[in-house]
Amino acid sequence: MEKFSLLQKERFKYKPKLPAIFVHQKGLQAIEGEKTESVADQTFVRKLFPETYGLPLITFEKSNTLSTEPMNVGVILSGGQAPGGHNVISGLYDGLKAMNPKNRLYGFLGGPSGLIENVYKELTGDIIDAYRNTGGFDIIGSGRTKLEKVEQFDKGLKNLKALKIKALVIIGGDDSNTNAGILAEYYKKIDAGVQIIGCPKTIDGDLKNERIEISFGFDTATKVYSELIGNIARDALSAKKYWHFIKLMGRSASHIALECGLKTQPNITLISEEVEEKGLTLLDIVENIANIIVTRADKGENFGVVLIPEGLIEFIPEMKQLIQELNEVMAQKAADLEKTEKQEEKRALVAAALSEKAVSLYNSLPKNIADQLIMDRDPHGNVQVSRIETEKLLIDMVREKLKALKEKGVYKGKFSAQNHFFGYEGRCAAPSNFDADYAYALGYTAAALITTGKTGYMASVRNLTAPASEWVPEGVPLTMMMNIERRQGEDKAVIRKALVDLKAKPFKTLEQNRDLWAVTASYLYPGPIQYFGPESVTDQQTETLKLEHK
Ligand code: FBP
Repeated sequence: MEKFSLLQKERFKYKPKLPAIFVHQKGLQAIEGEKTESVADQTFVRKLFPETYGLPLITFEKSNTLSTEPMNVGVILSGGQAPGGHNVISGLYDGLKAMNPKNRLYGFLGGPSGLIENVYKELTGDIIDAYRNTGGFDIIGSGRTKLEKVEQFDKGLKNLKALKIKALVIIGGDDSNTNAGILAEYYKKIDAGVQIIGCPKTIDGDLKNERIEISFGFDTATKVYSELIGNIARDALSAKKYWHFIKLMGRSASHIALECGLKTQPNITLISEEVEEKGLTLLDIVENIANIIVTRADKGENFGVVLIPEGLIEFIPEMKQLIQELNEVMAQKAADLEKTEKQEEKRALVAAALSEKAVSLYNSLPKNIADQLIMDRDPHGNVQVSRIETEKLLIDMVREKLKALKEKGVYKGKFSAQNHFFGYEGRCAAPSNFDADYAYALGYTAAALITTGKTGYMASVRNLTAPASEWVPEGVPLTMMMNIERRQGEDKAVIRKALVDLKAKPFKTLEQNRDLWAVTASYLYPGPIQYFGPESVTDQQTETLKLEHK
């Protein structure tokens, strides 16, 4: 029986491209740049992080001194899968070995819980080789356990000490990197002798800022979804009988929907951040969709494609208010909710504690949506938006609206809808060349930060629209990205999530073109990710990155 697919075997041979600074280096030295401040709420964040607040930015220069005594390093994959995770680990491994062949790497299994429960394996060359340029996080597994309590930190430290681990790399999204920052602060405070380095992971593309151009995984995941959307659009154009409502992962931010919209040019791309800015109600959104359906029906085109970001519901002002109240109420009534088994009783329990305005909206929602809104929050207190069936809610409401328009004689078409949800399809895809290179370079950068003695930093690689040889590896203080947000009923210092910037080029480009795309079939068909062939195709970058850097 074969162990690896033909594509995997070929991809094992792929050598990720590296920034020039990392090629044939004998040693590296860290260059300290300007001191930093947090993005907002400086006084509050500084108070919480006296040891790691205000650290300088780090860049690297080649040095002739061979780096460091041999050291043991640990690595954790945290949160949702993202293409490129295995390459961060192989880049980390190769980077550590390049700096001292006696360096060793240990992976904690199943996410942050592996550190606390002391479940680990040493990652040797043979293991690493079997995962190079592959999708998935299965080399060590991932999990969503939140590292936040001093007891967890102390237990983790005991396990790290037993393995003589001097540095730990946490590969995760904004919340996991926030916790990496808290851990770095604590270990520095108690002089634990363990450095903590974060790595920006998430398909959602919301872990980006002035110093982090994009998280790894966004490129591949959006390419997979865009292939599927293109195929569906062509099916719609061929059969001419369905409106496809496609919900896309991405949590609160609409980066994935925007990127896929730019890549495939569907009839409608909803952007949550715009909905919030314009203060659109659910009925407004339904009306806008229905108007486009009517216009297309007048031309005899009873088909189309609508993209819906999974976080939409959180941005509709009246729903946002409701969700905020629900978050507080659910935190207060956690114990009672735990004991209550029947859904209708759970609904009644939370409804009784809501304000008058919120309760009337809550009770007006279809029961399945009302239930989905009170499902358990994730360990970081986020609503699990991937489990709210917004696409079905919109289809039902649009159908009702079209019925009313038909009765008035305004709509003469036929509405038949299909719903889809794309998320898990893209999270473990084999990384595109971009993600394979970028993730590998991030791993190498983490190794460079470790061997130059840094802690409390996120590995960053910038200048990403240039050829990889010109990419610039950096260390960005975790505290620099923090601000204060309300979580589970408390004010907390967290890494700020990047939402779609409505003034920036990616959104502006959608805005300039969408009226035309709404009424015509201007669909683009990006096709599957290509790993071999002309570089213009294999190494193409996201529209978002290209437009942001134009
Ligand atoms: P991360 O923030 O951990 O990278 O998660 C990405 C994501 O895929 C979101 O887009 C989605 O809402 C969520 O994970 C789904 O979570 P789960 O894997 O627990 O179902």
